[in-house]
Amino acid sequence: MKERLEAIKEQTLKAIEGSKTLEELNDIRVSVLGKKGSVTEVLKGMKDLSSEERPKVGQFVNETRAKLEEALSGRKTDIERNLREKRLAKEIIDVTLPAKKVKAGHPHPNSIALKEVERIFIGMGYEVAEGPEVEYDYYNFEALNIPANHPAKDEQDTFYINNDILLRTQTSSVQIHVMEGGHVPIRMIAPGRVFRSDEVDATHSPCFHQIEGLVVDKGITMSDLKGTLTAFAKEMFGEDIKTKFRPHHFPFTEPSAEMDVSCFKCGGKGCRFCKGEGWIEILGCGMVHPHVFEMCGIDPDEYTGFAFGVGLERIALLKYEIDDMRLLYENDVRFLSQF
Ligand code: 2NL
Repeated sequence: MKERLEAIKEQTLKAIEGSKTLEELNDIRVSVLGKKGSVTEVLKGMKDLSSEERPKVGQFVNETRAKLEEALSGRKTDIERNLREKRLAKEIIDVTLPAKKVKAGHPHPNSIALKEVERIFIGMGYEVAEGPEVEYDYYNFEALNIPANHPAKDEQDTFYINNDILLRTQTSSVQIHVMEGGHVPIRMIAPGRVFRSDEVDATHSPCFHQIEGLVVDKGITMSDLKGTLTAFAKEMFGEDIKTKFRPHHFPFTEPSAEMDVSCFKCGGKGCRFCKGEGWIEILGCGMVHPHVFEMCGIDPDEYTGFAFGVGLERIALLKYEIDDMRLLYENDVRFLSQF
């Protein structure tokens, strides 16, 4: 019996040493120490031994078993360490390798121009306000003194949702809401999307962006308008430019004007950029019409104010010398990444 156990031990130790995987090792354990394993089989023969022999053989069996257990667990540790080392070797990271280039997004020229306009007016104490793109006819036209028969109200020019709801054609409606709120004085700009039923071409789009401004206080004059808008133009287009105000007509302002800046490419001499004029039209403006004040519940004898409206795309096209508005809407990364 002892020899039999000795033989099993030698053979098993060899097998353990030669095992390569945890599965293999487990198979060896089962085949030797398991319920039907070879050592267990030998143990079953113990009942035939004499009472003197039994404890000696029992002790030997226990020693053999302990040796095998030790060898199994030792080998298990070795295999596991091997596996771990192999895995770690595979996982090694070379921190000196160059990183993959991340394709970052890019602000749209409209966004860059809007940020700049906002920065300038916030610097002069203005607030930025937003309002709904779907508006009542009243806020888009009537409260702005635009009469029912005005051509701007034609279905050819305005997107109507129904008889009295439409897509706003200017952000003035935001300012009407603010004036109705009754918190004078007011210094605000209202940037946002506006809609007009226009065909797309190099200078038109059915959806574009406008920034309107409004100042309401006691004693506001045309000089405040000219000084403020000139300061804005100089910050936006350069300290050296001049501004010029030409009389114009808007239903919501009286008097009304358009502001030109001297061409910042040629300094006013006339070039391709300003089409030989030396001047570039930037915005429309004027003193708020007393009738508009009245409709908003502001007393025009007590308060005066000025307002202006500027196309964001127009500013972006001029500032970045882009000659076709459609480029601003195509979102071609090759174009956008140039700004
Ligand atoms: C343009 C230029 C303009 C205004 C917008 C305005 C707003 C209120 C009252 C009075 Cl609440 N005016 N906005 C004033 C002058 C010009 O936009 O070319 N518009 C068609």
